[in-house]
Amino acid sequence: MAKKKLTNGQQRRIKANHDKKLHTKVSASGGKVQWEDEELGATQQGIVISRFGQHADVEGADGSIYRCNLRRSIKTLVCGDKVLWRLGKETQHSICGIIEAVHERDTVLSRPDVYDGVKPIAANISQILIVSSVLPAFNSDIIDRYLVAAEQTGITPVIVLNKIDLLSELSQNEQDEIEQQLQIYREIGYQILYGSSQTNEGISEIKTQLSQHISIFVGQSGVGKSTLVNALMPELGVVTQEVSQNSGLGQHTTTVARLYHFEEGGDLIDSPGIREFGLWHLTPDQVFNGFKEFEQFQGLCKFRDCKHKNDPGCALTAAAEDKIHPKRLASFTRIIASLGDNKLTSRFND
Ligand SMILES: Nc1nc2c(ncn2[C@@H]2O[C@H](COP(=O)(O)OP(=O)(O)O)[C@@H](O)[C@H]2O)c(=O)[nH]1
Ligand SMILES: [Mg+2]
Ligand SMILES: [Zn+2]
Repeated sequence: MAKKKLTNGQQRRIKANHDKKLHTKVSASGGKVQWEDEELGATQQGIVISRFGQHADVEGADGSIYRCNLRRSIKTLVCGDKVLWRLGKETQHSICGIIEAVHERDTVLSRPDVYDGVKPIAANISQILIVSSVLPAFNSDIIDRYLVAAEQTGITPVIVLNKIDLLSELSQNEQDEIEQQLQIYREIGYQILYGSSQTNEGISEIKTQLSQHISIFVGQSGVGKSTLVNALMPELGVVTQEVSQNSGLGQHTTTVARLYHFEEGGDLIDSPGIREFGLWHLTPDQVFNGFKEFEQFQGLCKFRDCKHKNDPGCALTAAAEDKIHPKRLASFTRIIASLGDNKLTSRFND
């Protein structure tokens, strides 16, 4: 991926920091980590693997991971951020270096936060794999919700129909229905992939799709995300176990995002919070913008407060004869109707 140029502001800050003689930061143990400028190596590129509290694990150009402090000038830093950092000549209180500046983000995934409005949780994700499955039953309303959330971030969504080994257990009718629904998405312009961790069908296509990207996997519980990720990245199994064993320790262990490399190229950013991001709060406008084939009809309804249901002069209802699939319009109105219903978002608001 092409490296972005630093902004003038970032360059100025780095210069200013170079000119300072003493760098002071508080380490995890509470002890002071102090570096003279000459105790720090040259500035180098890195990527944030994980961010927690006042520290971040940064992967250097050599592929090793270094725990670093953050310059006070750094406002936010999340998993996936590309940074400039300097390695200390000695490790102090298990801190290896310091992050000087953050490159501009291509994309950012933010979640609603009671205190800050929105809170960034991961950066530079280039692809969202929305995983659906044959069992639990294929549910296009849920896919639409994830599509809305994805469209809002500007990150390209790809739809995966998982567990295709189970298709043979469905009636021909049920199989046709799934395929028709997938065809609707294809016609809107979404890419569709098929997979089975059971038979390995489609796995090499998924691997190809993942290389060259920083991806996230999202989708309702039980569709086979963990199994798929473990099939693609056997070493991750250990990590997810560690996280769940620690989950009694506090909320942050379950929400901290981490970046992993796929063996055959590409990266995954994962955390339970990210997997459910499609269920975070949405506004009616975001829902409208998230049905991307509706865009050409924006502002064309007769009434400004059109609910796009039985309203006279509704451009969407009129288009539902040809340019918009009636199933998508029905799904849209169901999502709009569900917005007041706090069930799906309550766990992120308490
Ligand atoms: N038949 C079949 N079952 C699968 C497949 N992938 C996962 N499963 C099963 O589906 C269940 C849920 O999988 P899991 O990966 O935990 O789903 P997650 O909640 O999305 O992470 C488990 O019992 C898996 O063994 C598949 O490709 N085919
Ligand atoms: Mg899982
Ligand atoms: Zn309307």
